[in-house]
Amino acid sequence: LEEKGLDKQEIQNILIEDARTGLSVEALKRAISNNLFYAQGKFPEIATRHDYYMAVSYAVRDRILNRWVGSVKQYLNSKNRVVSYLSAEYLLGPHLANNLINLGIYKQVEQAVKELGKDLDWLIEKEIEPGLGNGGLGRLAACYMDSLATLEVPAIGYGIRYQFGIFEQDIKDGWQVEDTDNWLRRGNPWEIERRELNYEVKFGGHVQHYTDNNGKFCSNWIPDLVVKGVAYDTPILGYKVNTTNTLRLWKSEAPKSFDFQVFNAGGYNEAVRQKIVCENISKVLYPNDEQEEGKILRLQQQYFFVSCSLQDMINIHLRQGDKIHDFHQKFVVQLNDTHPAVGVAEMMRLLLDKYMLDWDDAWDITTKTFAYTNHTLLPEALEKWDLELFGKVLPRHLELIYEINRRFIDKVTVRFYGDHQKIASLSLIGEGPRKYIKMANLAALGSQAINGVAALHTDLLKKTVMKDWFELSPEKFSNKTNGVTPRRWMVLSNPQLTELISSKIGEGWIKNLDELKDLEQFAKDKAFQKAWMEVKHDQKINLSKKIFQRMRLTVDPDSLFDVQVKRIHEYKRQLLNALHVITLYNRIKQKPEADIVPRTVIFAGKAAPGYKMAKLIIKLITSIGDVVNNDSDVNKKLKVVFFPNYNVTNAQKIYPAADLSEQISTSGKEASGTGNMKLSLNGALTIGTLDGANVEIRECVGEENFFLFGLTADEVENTKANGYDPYDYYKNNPELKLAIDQINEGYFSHLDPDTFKGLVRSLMFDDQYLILADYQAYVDAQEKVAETFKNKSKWAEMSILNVARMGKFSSDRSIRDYCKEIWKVEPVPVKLEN
Ligand code: B1H
Repeated sequence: LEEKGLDKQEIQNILIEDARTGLSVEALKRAISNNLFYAQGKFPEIATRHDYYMAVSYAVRDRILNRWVGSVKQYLNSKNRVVSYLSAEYLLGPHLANNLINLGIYKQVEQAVKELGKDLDWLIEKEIEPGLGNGGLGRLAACYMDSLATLEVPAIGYGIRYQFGIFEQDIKDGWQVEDTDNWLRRGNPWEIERRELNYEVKFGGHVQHYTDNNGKFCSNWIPDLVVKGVAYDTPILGYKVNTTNTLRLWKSEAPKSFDFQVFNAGGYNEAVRQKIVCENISKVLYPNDEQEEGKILRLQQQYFFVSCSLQDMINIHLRQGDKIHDFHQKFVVQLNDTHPAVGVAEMMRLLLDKYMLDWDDAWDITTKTFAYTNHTLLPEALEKWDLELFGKVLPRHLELIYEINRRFIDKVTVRFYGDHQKIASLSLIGEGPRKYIKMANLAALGSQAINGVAALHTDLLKKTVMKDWFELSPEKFSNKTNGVTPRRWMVLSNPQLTELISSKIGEGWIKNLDELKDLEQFAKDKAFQKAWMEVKHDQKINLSKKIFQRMRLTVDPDSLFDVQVKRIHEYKRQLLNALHVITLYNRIKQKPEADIVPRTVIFAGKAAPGYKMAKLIIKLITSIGDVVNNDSDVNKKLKVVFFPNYNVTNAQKIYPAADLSEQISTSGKEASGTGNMKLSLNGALTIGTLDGANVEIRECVGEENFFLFGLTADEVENTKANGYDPYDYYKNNPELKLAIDQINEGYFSHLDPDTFKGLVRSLMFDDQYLILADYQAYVDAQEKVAETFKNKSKWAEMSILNVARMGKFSSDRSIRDYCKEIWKVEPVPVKLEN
């Protein structure tokens, strides 16, 4: 460098800079050793695996930071519009490997770590994932954050920094047992605590009304609890771009001032109690997927993060010297389901009570700011809050909701004069023995746009739960079919398939998934088919090893890997799959010599801890497994696996190994599904109903490459309307009858007929989800699957075509559609200084 004419100071600057940003193997090696020493006071002789994981992570984080700061500067210094995504859940999955891929330095870091005598994969395995979500809804938020950054769209994700995420599932004696998810216990190198960024959030108390000197009507909310929200920021890096967006999660604490107040009034014990009350708010994620839990703490959580987030956005906006009246031009706020819908009332409160706007201006800004995504049609999942409870927690917001509703009802009464039913259905407040607040109505009224998450779902929304809203404001409605990020769900989780694909069509598909189309030309190419199936086989071997490690169970990588992985829920019909397994068992048992395609049926998924039936379904699956896997007449041809603790980490291992993707929900019940997309993208063929995004997947991959069965959504409704009786199906179908009788008589429960009594009763005398009605169609479709699987070349061709035609299901496509049609935002490329 001296030879190049640089002076000493310049050389030193370069070297220091290099230790933080350099991407060469040499620079990375030095950076890792540096972090080991200076950040942790460790040296190679005593450093543990975790120390190395932290050192590598810090070295990687350093390389993200200049991009992050560059992005923030760009957003602050200009008039760029920003997307604000409000979600109670983010199911991110492990960061390290993902950041390496998005930075484009996987290979270099692998080499650097190797030269330091360690194995990168061994360190990656060490990471405890942030499980701050339940399932599809939380994972969708994570995929969307990835796509926003990759598309260089200015965005900030807001949520809650739960100290305990989704519980860890263990299986004991076949039953699910829950353990707490203490994911922060070893520190989190991916977040930066911003103590200076904090806001106060009020709860409870009462509201005073008065008229000020100018004759303006004012409200003053006197709370009985004040909580402080502290920001924790995680960088979200785009794929091979500089853009690095922020995920800002709020942690609840006791404000200092309040501490003293209580201390003086109520003494030490009271002060400690208050501190715990405050910290409790962000303590734990509610583990319910699609089931409402009307608990005060849940409402407090929702309001807590929404209030912090809106205060933060207003703060950012005003700091740029802009007027509060232009807020909706700076930010568009997407509500991820109704969980943050109280934001509509909070925005009104801030504008009216804090910024003293008049009602019409405040309402205009509010409704231009928000947009609402609906994720479910299940009635039990539609959020309602008991009005009295709501008023106790948020007295000012209750007043505001009454006033919003009063003005709204005045208008709709003119429009729908005399139609009391319609007016009652549109009202934000439900009547009954107890009044309640309908959060979907608050979200719909307070938003400029309403969308569903798959074509069928949006269609049903307009016809059923939001029918009256559609009639009132059809222009607000649109569909935005979900998508998944190909970075995590292909490049990261399936490097072998990624390489094979790229060797044929280049790497463009990673950012432009439609390019997978170019694979079609190789679908019949024998050599390519062989390479394709070899990759799949390798992934199946990998998963088999994991299954052995975890469960001491041997499975055959040559068998058909039949995979159903998702939350356990009656509507998702794991029971239908279980009935098929029993049928296969009985067939093999009766005719051991028959030519039956060997299968490994793999289940995984968590049951909400309070959902008895879901837990019983797990017990049934593991019990069937115990019988099947230990029966030497059968277990060469059939194995049943329940893979414990389904999470992002495990999903990344399971998807690449799947031959068959089970998407078998009762039609009309699964809003979209996203596992269906990840599995198909990884080369699995789908057996499925016409539900959620399955409909669109089938349209794209071609009906000849999709194993369709079952009643349609319309037929489901008709069947029910005509007095469905599951018993008819039971008594008329010998194989079905045998399977149910076996469960009932204790064949799978050591002859104890009590274990599954509730389950059998629900199947035979209620069967809300039409499992019996769809049983035969399902079994027939499964026979077709097995038949097809025998023809390896045919299967390979179908698998290749599936992947080639999955381009639509990239979350990049979803985000582009949101940007164009709802958010009206444009990409802003980030330039780095020097
Ligand atoms: C989906 C939820 C959900 N829909 C309440 N609704 C929750 C509702 O904690 N809660 O109270 C948590 C989650 N989750 C899922 O969203 C749908 O079932 C899937 O079909 C869809 O793919 C996914 C993303 O849109």
